[in-house]
Amino acid sequence: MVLKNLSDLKNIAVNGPKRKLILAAAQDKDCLAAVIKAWQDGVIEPVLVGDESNIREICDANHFNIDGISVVNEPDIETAVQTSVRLVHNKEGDILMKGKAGTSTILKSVLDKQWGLRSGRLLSHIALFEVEAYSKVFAVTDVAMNIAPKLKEKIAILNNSVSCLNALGYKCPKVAILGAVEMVNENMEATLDAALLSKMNQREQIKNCIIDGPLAFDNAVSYESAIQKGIKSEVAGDTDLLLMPDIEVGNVLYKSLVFFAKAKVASMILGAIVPIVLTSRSDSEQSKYFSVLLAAGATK
Ligand code: COD
Repeated sequence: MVLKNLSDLKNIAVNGPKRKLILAAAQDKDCLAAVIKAWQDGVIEPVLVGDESNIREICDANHFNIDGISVVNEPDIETAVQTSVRLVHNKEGDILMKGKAGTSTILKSVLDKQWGLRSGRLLSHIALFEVEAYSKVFAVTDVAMNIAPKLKEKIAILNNSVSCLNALGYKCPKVAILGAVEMVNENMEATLDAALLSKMNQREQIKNCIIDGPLAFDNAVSYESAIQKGIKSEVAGDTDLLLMPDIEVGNVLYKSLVFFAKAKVASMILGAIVPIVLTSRSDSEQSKYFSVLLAAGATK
């Protein structure tokens, strides 16, 4: 099964038990709107940790009804984040979501060795996109967390992302390892890593997916481009997951898709003991809502 639209995430997320979502520094209008919508869908049970009077002001001003939702009053942002992370650490939450706090404040707490959310795996970011120009939802990793992953980190990033897609129903996702070109070029490290990752997949050192690379973006997502270049590949033109060479390429692609292609997006951090929804201020309310559905759906 593949997702045609990001709204399909709701069908996945509504099945199974409700996940408890802890919204850290919850005094943020778009995050509250997204969380309340997912709560009304029956997908999550939220706990709002933050400045209670500010949370209630925002809810009153926007006609959000939070009767029945737990609120933990913690006006200081850093303390609210720490309280939220500790709740998850103590198994009182299944999903952590960033509200008004800064990304570094959240990551610092998540990576705390005593009471953080480390699992021993690498943390990595995954983003799912819906664009008019492609027939299905596709994923991109890592556009926001790991800066310049080496082969070892790329393997960990792939394993995180493939497990997530498997959980969403992609039995054997098609993975393109991106480079600037589709031939191995000894001066382009991304193409060398791509060839190694493809071989590791063939030898079942990386499982539950089909990997091919190097592929350039055009032949990863377009059959016509692949045919024109004479590329024979099970992945080319039908990619489910694109592995980026580094954060710059990934982040520019992410933002190009959103700003120029008007992509709908859902994203989260994988590899911690629970999924972490870490959307940024520039992400739309809809993207925050889809990200909550993604975090809930990928853990069902
Ligand atoms: N997974 C698991 N543990 C990690 C990871 C990871 N991806 N990164 C760091 N750690 C652990 C290390 O093992 C160590 O114990 C501790 O965290 C600190 O490690 P450092 O000193 O290497 O890490 P930092 O604090 O210098 O950097 C970690 C960041 C995540 C902050 C860094 O990788 C970063 O800045 N990433 C880019 C974030 C960003 O700017 N995104 C913008 C796009 S929206």
